[in-house]
Amino acid sequence: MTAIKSINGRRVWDSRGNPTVEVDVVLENGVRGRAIAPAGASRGTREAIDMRDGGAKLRGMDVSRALANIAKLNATLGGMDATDQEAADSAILALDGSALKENLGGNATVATSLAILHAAAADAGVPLWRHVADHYGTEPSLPLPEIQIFGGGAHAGRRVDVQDFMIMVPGANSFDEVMEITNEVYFAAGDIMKSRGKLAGVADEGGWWPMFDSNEEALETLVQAIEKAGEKPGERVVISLDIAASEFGKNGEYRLALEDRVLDSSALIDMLGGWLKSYPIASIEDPLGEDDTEGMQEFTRRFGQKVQIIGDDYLVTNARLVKDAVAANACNAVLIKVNQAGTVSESIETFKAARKAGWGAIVSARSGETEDVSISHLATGLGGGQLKVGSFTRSERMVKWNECLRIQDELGTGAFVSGAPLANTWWARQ
Ligand code: 2PG
Ligand code: MG
Repeated sequence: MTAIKSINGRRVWDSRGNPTVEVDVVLENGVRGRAIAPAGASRGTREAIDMRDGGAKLRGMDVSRALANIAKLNATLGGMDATDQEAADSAILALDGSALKENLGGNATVATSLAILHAAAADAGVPLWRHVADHYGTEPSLPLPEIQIFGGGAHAGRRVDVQDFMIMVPGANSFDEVMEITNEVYFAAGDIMKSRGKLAGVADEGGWWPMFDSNEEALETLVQAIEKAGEKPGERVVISLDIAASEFGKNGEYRLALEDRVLDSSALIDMLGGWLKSYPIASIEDPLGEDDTEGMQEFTRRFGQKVQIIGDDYLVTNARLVKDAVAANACNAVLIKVNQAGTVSESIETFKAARKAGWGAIVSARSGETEDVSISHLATGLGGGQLKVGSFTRSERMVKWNECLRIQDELGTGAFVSGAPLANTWWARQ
């Protein structure tokens, strides 16, 4: 046992220039752990509350109330064993006492919970990924990345309806090779867009900010970029989409702003099904809204044998929602965002519930990020998984890819999962 001596918060700033919460945990033996809370823009209504001050100052985004709650966490957790993550997280839950971390703020709890995990790893004298594998009994491996090429939706002024147009490189032999191929595709896409006058700049997660006239134009351009990079679409490189449908649909009514069209659930499913036929898409996230269970079931019934179907806003890293969705046959994979749950232990419980059902699990960043690299370690330590970080520019994104490369030096290039997470999709069967 190594006791927690102090927990202190400070205000730092994220990749969108907004305030956020950083926490330092110091143990009795002087060992330290640190973590920073990320922040989403397209948030699920059932995820842990991101506590902001409101009011006029800093556009309502200040975090002084969340920071004040760190003092309460310090008083409660002081003296507890930092290596007992479960006990520490249970104490956080008991102190908060609400379903969505309404009293302490999910930003305060996630930074504290992760900082304790970092402190426990430092106390054991091992990197975080190793501590995660030791603590949770998992087999570490380097994850298969999902990397954004164009932003859209809430991350690019809603210039296109779909939020993330990404690639995956399941045919790569190493994590390093994924980075190389991504560089080629990313810049090929930029060149094509520039030459056609379709490039507005860079979106929130570092992907190109497009000026496309339709979602299909984005998909066409992505296919062309993969080809321009010297790859055959669908072979080593596949497409992955985050539709983030909750951002443009409620109660089974979806409004495509670009085309000024309203679709019901089944029309949206048909449209997406058409894309799955025409483009080499192996993974699709939140194809329907967070309140559209029937739509999600129908989508999974029709396409669950063909592609990975990820619940993000739909499942909000909640183990109970994952278990319900498994029983209802809605989705076949879950996005793991520690700040949606609010603690490490709840996120791991969700990860394990997904694994038990044979589901995929994708550890993910938020659109508002920082230099914190916890998720690179979580994805690697938990093993066999996937990692979604955003695009291939901007340091809050690159720091996470680069951290995986450092881990690769320790684990060896052979520890890359390669295409294994897509084993149940058309990609593996071709
Ligand atoms: C998502 C994330 C990352 P946000 O929807 O998957 O792309 O976005 O952090 O804004 O919820
Ligand atoms: Mg999402």
